[in-house]
Amino acid sequence: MKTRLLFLGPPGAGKGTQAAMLCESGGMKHLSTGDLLRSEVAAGTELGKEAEAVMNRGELVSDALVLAIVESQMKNLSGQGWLLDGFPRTVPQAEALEPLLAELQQSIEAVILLELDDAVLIERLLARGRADDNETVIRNRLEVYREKTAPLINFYRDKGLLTSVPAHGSVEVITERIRESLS
Ligand code: B4P
Repeated sequence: MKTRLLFLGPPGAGKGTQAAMLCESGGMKHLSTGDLLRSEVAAGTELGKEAEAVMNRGELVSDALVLAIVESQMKNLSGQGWLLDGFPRTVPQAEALEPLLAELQQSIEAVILLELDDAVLIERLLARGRADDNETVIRNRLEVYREKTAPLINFYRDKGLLTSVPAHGSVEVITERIRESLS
């Protein structure tokens, strides 16, 4: 199975859920920028203070801040596979990832795009109920996704790396779809 992966998709598509399942069985390092940012917020660091208000509005944290986090995490990997969950989220982030991977002499083996209708996304996020999961903020996050993140679909399609996976159905069914696309 491919073990250097990137997950793309709108908020609530299940990137974090599926990444955890795959990394547990495949031994990859799960690198979720959302989780890493939330740990900084919980620890009350300067970086967390800067990120918190931005996340609660449903906006994206600055590329520079996210890149600094990802760089330090990736440079500390010990040769194992990895799954980037929720990063990159903008074209500049994707462009900045390339020299970092070149420096580490690694490359992305597959990009999985989890696709789901807005109505189901909103339903799932409202049920999750995190600080950034109220309807106004969710709608903003969907707009931000369309404007800033969706251009990455063509960015990775043009590189021949993209596979679309329908993200409706049970967690187990979706995991199986992803596994099949990675074999
Ligand atoms: P993230 O933490 O990445 O979260 P997400 O996109 O909202 O959710 P995800 O797709 O992972 O869905 P999940 O599995 O949780 O981002 C949060 C914020 O962090 C961003 O808005 C931004 O501010 C900031 N951020 C993160 N990365 C950044 C970056 N690179 N640059 C700048 N800012 C960044 O699933 C959602 C819910 O659905 C859960 O409750 C789950 O249990 C449920 N669910 C999952 N699969 C299901 C299924 N099959 N059926 C029913 N429910 C399901």
